[in-house]
Amino acid sequence: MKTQVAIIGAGPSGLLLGQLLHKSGIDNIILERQSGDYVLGRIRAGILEQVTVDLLHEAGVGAGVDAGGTVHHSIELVFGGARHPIDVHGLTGGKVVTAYGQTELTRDLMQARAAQGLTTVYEASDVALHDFDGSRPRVTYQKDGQTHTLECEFIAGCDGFHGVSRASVKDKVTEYEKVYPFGWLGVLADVPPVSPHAIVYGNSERGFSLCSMRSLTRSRYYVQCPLTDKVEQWSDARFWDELRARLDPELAERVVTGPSIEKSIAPLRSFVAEPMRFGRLFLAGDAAHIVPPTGAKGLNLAASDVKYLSSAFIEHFNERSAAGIDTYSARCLRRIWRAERFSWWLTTLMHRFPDAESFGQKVQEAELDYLVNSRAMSTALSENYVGLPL
Ligand code: RFL
Ligand code: PHB
Repeated sequence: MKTQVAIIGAGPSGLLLGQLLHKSGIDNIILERQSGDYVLGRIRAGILEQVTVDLLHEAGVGAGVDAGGTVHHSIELVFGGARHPIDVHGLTGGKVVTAYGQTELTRDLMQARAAQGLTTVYEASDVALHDFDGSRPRVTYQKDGQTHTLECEFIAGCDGFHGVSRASVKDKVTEYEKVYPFGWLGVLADVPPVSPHAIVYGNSERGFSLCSMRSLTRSRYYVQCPLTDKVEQWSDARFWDELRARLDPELAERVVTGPSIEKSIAPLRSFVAEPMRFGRLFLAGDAAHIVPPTGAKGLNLAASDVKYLSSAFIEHFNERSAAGIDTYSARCLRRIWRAERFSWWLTTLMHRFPDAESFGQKVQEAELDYLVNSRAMSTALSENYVGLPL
């Protein structure tokens, strides 16, 4: 098989890249390790920046988010037993974020790809990248007991944090990493949200909590938990009790409980691999960087990488210019590091650190107090939350 761009991974990065390239007449094939159903079964991100929504429209897959997304004008911080709204819309001159689940977004992209008859090879195992340092890269993989070879001009490594693409350049990357001493226990349930108007981030003596909505009938909740906890230790009843105990009394009263559809524990990590280009191999999305989910930036950063990468390939194939390719890594990394800073800051502000000494705890409380009472601080939070410009 032959294609112009071989894309590794059919997560949001790979699917969105494939769609944008196809729209510009650039041929691509996606190789995915898992089945389509498995990819759709992963419950992950929920919050999209406006630039991400715009990009979905550019890719011709904006109808789903228009119909099913919920626009949020504000967020709420809960600490010291009280709620503090942050008017993100007002403080940013009219910008908003949109709640739309990664599962739904992935399904929209998968359906668009299938409708256009584009090739995605699911359950491709032992994917290996070759000769991307030269002018004729190849990708080999196993499918149905046979070895296949895909010849291409470029390889896009969109295969997430545990993928093969970054592993293929292990000796050439510099990695920057911070691992946090806690995880997030997440529950998805078919219950109405505590508030249809806000995403609620809580910091209580018992730890962090987050109330997010997926629709008027489906909600996503998280509580900070020790990394040693196992999902089996968390019955639904224990989860709802813990969530309520971390909210202010009025919100706690409003939590509607129900059986969990999904329950999982995710570790929190900050990670960046530099650079993001190696000859004819390009890393994009979680393959190159991870943010802790507190700032809701992971999927949005994946989308902005893909925007830069699709533009670079379009310039190469359609305009015979290497400018986009040569500047890809630097353009991405500037935006990535600013989102890394924001995600680290919000994580540090909103969680209880098991090793925090009393001085550090008091400073955290003072910073929260300053944040909600200072227009400058609230504006800085809001600007980052809605997303910095591309
Ligand atoms: P993905 O989604 O991990 O997809 C990579 C794909 O590559 C496949 N793959 C391979 N394929 C072939 N060969 C191999 N050797 C392969 N190895 C892996 C995988 O099977 C997979 O299908 O990466 P991508 O596309 O870069 O997308 C990134 C996003 O998924 C991620 O950044 C977000 O989910 C992060 N995130 C959030 N981001 C936001 O913007 N807003 C949020 O509100 C938000 N909340 C979250 C999150 C991530 C979370 N977890 C669990 C990681 C909440 C959570 C809990
Ligand atoms: C979610 O809805 O899953 C979500 C919302 C906000 C975050 C992280 C996750 O910061």
